[in-house]
Amino acid sequence: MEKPERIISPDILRPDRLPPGQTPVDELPVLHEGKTPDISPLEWSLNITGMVERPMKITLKQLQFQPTVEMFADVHCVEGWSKMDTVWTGVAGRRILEITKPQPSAGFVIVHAPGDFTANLTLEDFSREDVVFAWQYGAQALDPEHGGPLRLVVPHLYFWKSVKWVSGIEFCSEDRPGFWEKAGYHNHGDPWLEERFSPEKARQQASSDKP
Ligand SMILES: Nc1nc2c(c(=O)[nH]1)N[C@H]1C(S)=C(S)[C@@H](COP(=O)(O)O)O[C@H]1N2
Ligand SMILES: [Mo]
Repeated sequence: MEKPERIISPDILRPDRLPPGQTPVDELPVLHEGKTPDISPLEWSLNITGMVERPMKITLKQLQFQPTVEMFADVHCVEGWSKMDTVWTGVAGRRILEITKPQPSAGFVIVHAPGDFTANLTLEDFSREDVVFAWQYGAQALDPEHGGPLRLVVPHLYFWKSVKWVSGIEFCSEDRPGFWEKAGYHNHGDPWLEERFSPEKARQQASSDKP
């Protein structure tokens, strides 16, 4: 196997790597809605649809024959924990763009997982150099609990955008809030700006905090 290209998440190079309101944890917690799905890696495939020149259904094996990257990043959950120094191995989001070629009108990406779970990203956020579809965490194959056989990792946004068990990538001309975004989280989710909740949810919380 060729040596993977190494990518360092740009946020790693900040003088202060911890975003406001976050506390580092030693182990990566397990956090998701519902039960961990039972997925056979051999039967698993990624369906790339919507506004792309080359829609495709790609198996894990086909994906693993793409140029591989090893990406080093800190990840930040909206609930306040951060896991520093994580290493993920997989295929770059940019590689997916190269092989599928989104149409000029595709400004948004909806990432799908089993159980009708989705998360939304702008194409710009999806295009960052450190966005990776990972099948390996540290030195090990990705545990089902952490999203194996394949998960998205978007280090520059809160970790809820990092969809586990990715089954589809849909390119769209319009934005469509996903599961956590509809549940009151921020549509964008930049941890450095503390974009934790939607403006409406943040207002509700502020008024319920009053004595
Ligand atoms: N499919 C799916 N992916 C998901 C979620 C989910 O509920 N379903 N939760 C997100 C949230 S809120 C977090 S913090 C991270 C947690 O990833 P981990 O369990 O590997 O730490 O997964 C994200 N990806
Ligand atoms: Mo989260």
